[in-house]
Parts: sequence; structure tokens; C-alpha cells
Amino acid sequence: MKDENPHPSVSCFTPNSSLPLTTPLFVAQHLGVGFPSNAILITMDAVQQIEAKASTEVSATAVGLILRQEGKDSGRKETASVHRASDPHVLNMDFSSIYSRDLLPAEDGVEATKSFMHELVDILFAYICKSLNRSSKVLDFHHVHQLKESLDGFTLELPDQPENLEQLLVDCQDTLKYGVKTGHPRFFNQLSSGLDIIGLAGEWLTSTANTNMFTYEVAPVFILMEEVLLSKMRSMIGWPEEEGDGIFCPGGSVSNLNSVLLARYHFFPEVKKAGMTVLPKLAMLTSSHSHYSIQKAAAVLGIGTDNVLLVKCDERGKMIPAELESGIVTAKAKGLVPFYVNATAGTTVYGAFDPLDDVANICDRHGLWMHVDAAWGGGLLMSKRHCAKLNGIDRASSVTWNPHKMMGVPLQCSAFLVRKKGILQECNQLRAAYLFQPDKHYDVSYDTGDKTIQCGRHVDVFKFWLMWKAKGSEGFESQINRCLDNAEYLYDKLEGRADFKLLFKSKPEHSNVCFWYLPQSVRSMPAGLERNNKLHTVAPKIKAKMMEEGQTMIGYQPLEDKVNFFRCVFSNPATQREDVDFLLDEIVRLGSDL
Ligand code: ABU
Repeated sequence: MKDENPHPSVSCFTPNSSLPLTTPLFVAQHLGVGFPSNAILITMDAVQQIEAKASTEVSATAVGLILRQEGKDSGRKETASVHRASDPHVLNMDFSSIYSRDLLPAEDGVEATKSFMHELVDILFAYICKSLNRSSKVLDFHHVHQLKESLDGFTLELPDQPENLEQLLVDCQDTLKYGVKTGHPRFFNQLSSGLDIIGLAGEWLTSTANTNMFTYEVAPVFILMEEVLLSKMRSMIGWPEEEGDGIFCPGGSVSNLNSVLLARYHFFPEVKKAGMTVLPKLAMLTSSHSHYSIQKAAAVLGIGTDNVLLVKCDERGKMIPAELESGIVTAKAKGLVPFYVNATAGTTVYGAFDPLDDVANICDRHGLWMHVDAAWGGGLLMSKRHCAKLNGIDRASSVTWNPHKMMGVPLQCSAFLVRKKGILQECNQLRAAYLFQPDKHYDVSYDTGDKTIQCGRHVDVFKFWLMWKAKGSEGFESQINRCLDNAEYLYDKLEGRADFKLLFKSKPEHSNVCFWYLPQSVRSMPAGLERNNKLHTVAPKIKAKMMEEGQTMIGYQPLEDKVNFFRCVFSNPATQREDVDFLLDEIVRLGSDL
């Protein structure tokens, strides 16, 4: 590619078709590099050719992008000066003599602030490009003691005296270097992965605004955006327009906690003032494959984990409705008062969808609050091809839905939605006089902070709103469909292999694919305890080697009677079929001699 560029000062590439071509253009212009004379766009087709080359050949120096050869980046301060020299529009500042006190709001702090921010953008941009470059590693693993000791001068210790901006920029680079590239196309470890550029821009704006979501007074635009998003999500769930409320929460566990809190308040509103002593012995039901946050909510709210009854699942990980019903009946017979059922739409490990309509029928019969934990599966509501898997979700009393998972919104972004209007406010409000003054000159129903169990609340909505504007509902739909296509591709590949074994033989419902790798030593053993014990050690051993080498990352776990197995999940739009092939080859390479 270099030869084609008369001014080889910047190379920007769009690593997958979901990233708009204008992104590198914008970055090039923003950084003062210009377009098109000083920039080349490398399209999807070209990325494969590029990846065949050494990472240094894809360097883009004018934007300070230095894709360094793995392990050859000890010249830390030198790197920072290469960044600066490369961008003519950024003053060539010597950051070694500049300190945070010289930045805005300091008098004459404008140029230093601008240069510093440009430097930081360069570092972040280099990291993003590196994360999307398949020839770079997913992680550069170090043990705790290594990271605690100063690695190549990178120290976690906090100084008494201020450090200069040169050092801070190097610290920023090192922080990224020793972290995990969760946006890498070969990162399969977590339900949230990838990096959406518009979402990132939204997060930057949010931090720049640096406000708090508790009142309309200090977050007028964000509060209204939250209202718009929650209303849109409720309509996708299928609730009537005039019903419902919601709030964005710091993660799915807190959203689930809210569901239990509201359910308890719905049946026993006196608990808010009088406390636990007015309550009967409550019981909750959830499937044995559900997320542990349901049990945690019971612990936090004083219900007790012993009173969370785990309902059996079928082989596929779906709650068995008859088991739910008999669990309710048995609990009542023991003097417990069941009040809440959690059904999961997209379980954490298997990606299973509980039969929501059946669960709703049972909840109706027994007068119970039905919550749907769709933290992982909620995104499928955006897909015409897959949304039927959540049939019955409209019958839920409340829903958790994390756009930071399947929809690829940067962490974190979790919505708690409730059908009964007004209950969030009633349950949580305490009317703190210094914050929620009723005699303000605007509509104080928009001071939504009193609906939550928090006081201060981070703005999680802007990045989501901006992404929705950028993609439209259709953009989310195709992104989600592609992730599920990848899961099906992996499933089909595994089905035909003797050295891998799927946990269950049915097409994935979500993007989770669970499997064992069977090295020859295991394949040659007769079925039984000894073979299982041996198989239990395979995934952790492969994962350990995988992390040491850093080329890819996938999670493993045991579940009920199943010994350790791999769980592959797809939520990163950058992941392609070749990455799936790579993962399997890597598992075989690392595990065949076990
Ligand atoms: N809260 C569930 C996240 C689990 C995962 O990313 O694997």
C-alpha cells in the first residue's frame, strides 16, 4: 500500500463493513492530515492483504499511529516524540516540562491542552487500529506480581509530586498495552466485546459534559434522551405506549436487583418504611442456569439465597415450566410466599431462552411478578429473524436489557424497564430536599434521580442514542444477525469434527456455542469418571497457554454435571469466519498434546 501513496503520511483502514468509511476520513481531517492527498483508505478487501504483512507495515505515522512489532517497544519516551513530530498541526511541544497545572483552566493553557488532547487521541487511535489488526495480539499477559512490580518503568505507585505530561502519555500507552484488547476480532471471552467508534465518540462527549443524571436541572438533554430510549425499548418489548417506566442502571446485576426490589414493593409496599419485620417468608424462583445476580439480589434485599428456588432446566438450558409450577406449589406448601419469577432470555453460558409465554401463564395463575432477564438476549428484539425467541416478553412485569452486550454499546449501558407506571418513583423516592425541590420552575417529573437506588448516576444513554442515530434500528439488526451467523458457522464446523464435541446437538439460539475439545489422549479413553476428570483439566490448560501467548481468548466453565467446557460468544461486529477458524486451530495447536 505504501507505494501507492504519494504522501505516505497516513494509512487508515476500515476493518469491517460496519465501520463507516468516513471514520478514517474524519480522523485524518480532525488530526489535520488532510484528505485525500495525504490519506489512503484501505477497504475490507485490502485488510486481508495487510494482515499478511508485518504489523509495522501498516503503520500510519502522521496520526501518530505506531503499530510496533510485538515485544519491541521499549523506547517509550521516544515513541511519544515520534507521535508529535508526525503531525504538523499539533505544536511540537516538549511535554516533559509541562504539567497538568499548565493545562486549562490555566491562563495560556489553550495550546498545551490542545496538543495534549491530540497526543491522547493519537494514542487511542493507534490502539484501536492495533486492536483491529489480526496480526497483533489480543493480550500481553503478565501475572499480578509482574504488573505490581514496575514493568519497563510502568509503575502503579502514586507519587507525592506531580509527574509531567510526557510521563502521563506514556502511562496511558502502557495502560492500554498491558490491558486486554476486547475489541480484537479474536476476543471471544465476554458477552460484551468490540468497539463501536460512534459509541466511543458518545462516551467522550459524555465525559466532556461530566454531568450527573439525577436532575433535569443539570442534565436536561441526557434526561430527555433517556426517556426517548426507554420508550423505544418498551415499544420493542411490546408494551402499550401509555404504560411503563424505566431507568438506566450500572449493569445488569443492578437492573435485576431493581426487579426484585420493585416486585417486593408491589406486593408489600409497607416494607419501605417498616422494613423486613412486616414481611412473610418470601421465596423467588429462577432457573438453575440463570445469572447469579438474581441470588445476589435476594442476599442484598434480605430475602436470603436459601429462599431462591432454582428451577430445573432441560438439556438445552431452558427452564422447564412444569418444574417451575411444582416449585411454586411446593414452596407454598412449606409456608413460603413466592412472589417473583425470573425468566432468562439468553442465559449467560448456553444462551438459552426460557419459554416466556409458558412462564407468563404460570405467573398469571399464581399472581406472581414475572421478570425477564434479557440482559444478553434483549438485543435479539432488534432482529426480525430472531425476535420470536423472546415471544411472551410483552407479558413481563419488568425486563433487564443490556445494550452493552449484543448491541455493542460501549460499557456500560444497562436498562431496567418496568411495566407498572409510577412504581419506580414510589418505591425509591425519598425527596431529598436539597436536590429534588418540588417548587422548581420546570416540570420536576423529569428529575428522575429519585426513581433510583442511587443518587449520582453516570450518563450511559448518550453513546447509545448516538449509535442508534448512526445505525438506525436496521444497523443494529444486521450487526446482531451477523453475530448469530458466526455462531451458526462455528456450530456447523464443530458438528463435523471428531476432536470437538458440542454440549448439545441443536443449532444455537443465541450467539453462544458450548463445546469440549477432545485431545487424542481423551478420545482414546473409555467413557466414565476417569475420562471426565481428565477432560475437566483440558480447557483450563489450554486457556492458560492461550493467555500466555495472547493470540485469542475464550472462556470456559463447568456447569452442573458438565465438566469444564469452552463457551464461545459472538458480539463483536469485527469478527469474521476466518477468526472462528483461527480459534479452532489455536485450540488444537495448544491442546493436541495434552
Ligand atoms: N453479566 C454477565 C457477563 C458475563 C460475561 O461477559 O461472560
